[in-house]
Amino acid sequence: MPIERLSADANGAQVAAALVRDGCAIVERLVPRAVLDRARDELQPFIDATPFGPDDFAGRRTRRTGGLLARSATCRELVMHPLVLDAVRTALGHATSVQLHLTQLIGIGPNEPGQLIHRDQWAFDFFPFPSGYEVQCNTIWAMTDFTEANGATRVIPGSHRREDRLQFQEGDTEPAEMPAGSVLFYTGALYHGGGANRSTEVRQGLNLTYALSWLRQEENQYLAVSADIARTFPEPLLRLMGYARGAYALGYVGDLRDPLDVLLGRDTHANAFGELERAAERVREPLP
Ligand SMILES: O=C(O)CCC(=O)C(=O)O
Ligand SMILES: [Fe+2]
Repeated sequence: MPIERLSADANGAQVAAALVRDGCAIVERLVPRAVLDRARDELQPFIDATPFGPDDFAGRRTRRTGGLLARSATCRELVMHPLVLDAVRTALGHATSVQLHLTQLIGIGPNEPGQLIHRDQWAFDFFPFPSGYEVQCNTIWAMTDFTEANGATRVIPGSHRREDRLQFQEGDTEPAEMPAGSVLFYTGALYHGGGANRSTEVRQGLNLTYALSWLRQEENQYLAVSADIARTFPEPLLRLMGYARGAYALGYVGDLRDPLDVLLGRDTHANAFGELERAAERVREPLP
């Protein structure tokens, strides 16, 4: 089954519809490649200081550079890209709220073999989420062109509906080939993996992922970004990072205070009633 390809004028509902049907979709040339070049320039000192992965899954010829919100203004913009947020919120609209899950520049070096084909939601201790109940919506932005030869992400469209813990070979997968500036969307249940790099260049992708806000984040945003740096960020980004209550009460501070108020030193206390009413409405909604 081919990977659905949408153009940069697609809307979030179209991306989300492809994700429900296939578990993955590419939006081609969503931003000019110069935007990704700028992100690389901002991150270059951190990339140079990043060690190779410690095991086969992380990739012994692959560098994974994280903490991108603290390190790159361009990454802060990409995390908040309006089409991405619209697609993520629609695709995960069965939950009250979503949050950032991780930020990682993945540079797959020459001669890296293909990564184990996996589901990203296995990170949640292999909890068997019900089929159709997606807990993650992920993106990989092509920072370099993604080609079959240089290790484009391998995906199995439609595999988000298959049984859990399956094993696949490269021949079962399709390469998400795309020019720099494009973005691959895939859900937490989609089987995929980094491709083998049979070229002489490093394949660079920006993995920015989102998850339901009742799950633990894979990258700890509260420590990856110091509070002093976080205070300079716009409030919608801070909420997405986790400075907000997940669902009704998850993550409150002290006397039911909102984490954003605490971070910003605002002397306010939670007005829980609006959220309580929303929660009550959700209880009355039929199950999906
Ligand atoms: O780098 C890629 O193309 C995908 C990597 C991946 O799926 C992962 O590390 O979970
Ligand atoms: Fe993955």
